[in-house]
Amino acid sequence: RHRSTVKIGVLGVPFDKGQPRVGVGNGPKFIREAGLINRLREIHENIDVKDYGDVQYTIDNKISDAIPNMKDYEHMVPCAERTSKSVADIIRSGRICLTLGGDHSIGVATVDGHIQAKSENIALLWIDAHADLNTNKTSSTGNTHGMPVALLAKELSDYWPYLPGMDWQKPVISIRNVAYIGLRSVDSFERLIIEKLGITAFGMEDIERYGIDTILSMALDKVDPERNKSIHVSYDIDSLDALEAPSTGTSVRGGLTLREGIYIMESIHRTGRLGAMDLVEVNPSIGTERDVRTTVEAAIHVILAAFGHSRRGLRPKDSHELPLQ
Ligand code: EXY
Ligand code: MN
Ligand code: MN
Ligand code: MN
Repeated sequence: RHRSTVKIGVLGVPFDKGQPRVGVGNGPKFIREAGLINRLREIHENIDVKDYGDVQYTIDNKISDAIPNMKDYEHMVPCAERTSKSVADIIRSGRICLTLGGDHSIGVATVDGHIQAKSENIALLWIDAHADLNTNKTSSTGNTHGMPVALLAKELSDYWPYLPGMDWQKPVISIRNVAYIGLRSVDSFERLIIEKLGITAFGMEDIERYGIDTILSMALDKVDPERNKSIHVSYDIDSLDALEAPSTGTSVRGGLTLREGIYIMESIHRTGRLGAMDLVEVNPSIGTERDVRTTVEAAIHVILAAFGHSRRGLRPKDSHELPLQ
């Protein structure tokens, strides 16, 4: 049997304006410098990786801080538009798009790009300590990295004011096609939305109770019951425990182990339907040098699992026999 070709397009989005801490914009640089591209190529011989570099944008002066309680909105809008276009182009060219953040506000754009390329038939797994489900009216911080899921959800479109410059973005995903895994820091209005809309949400206590393998089948049963959708995994590194990923802006203790975090992506890889993955919120300016290394390595392990790296090891390329002396 041979391994089928896995085609990957890597896109960096060094965006940090969705939250207040400097450094998260260097996530793509640090992840690449830790050898991501070659380590992807080493997974097996049928991996085809193309690096598309980083998204560039220029801010739109016409928009300046147009929306109350959405900080640096005039930065978010043009970056999101460029990111969505790039993601859509990469997926249309037949590659799985791997986006390196950057803060999680870019999730609006990556999911939008995925939907533009594949139409509505996508399932979204949001792996995060947080629900990222605030609108500008419910947010207590005004940080847009806490808002992407609310911007994407069809069911919440009436809760937003008109968003200038965002006309290209349709609130396209039905919240029925979204599942959270890893939640443990949810604001009270977010909790209310989750309950009112019946959003599939597995917090750490559910993972404790059922185990990560069962949680994944439960999540896919809800968001992809026919097992035929293109899967988008938006992976916030703060889903991992603060000990596993210390270099991130909003770390929360009591999170996923790296083993659980890797297992999620191994399982998604086995579906053969991963369409796009985001790896966001790695901030190399937080913590010691060792913390940064720990966090970047955790991110890389999770990514390698998504594209077929096996902890069992791989059989030799063309041989089923051990070499004789
Ligand atoms: N819920 C809080 C807020 O809206 O500000 C914290 C959001 C943190 C978002 C992180 C990246 O996932
Ligand atoms: Mn501003
Ligand atoms: Mn997040
Ligand atoms: Mn988070």
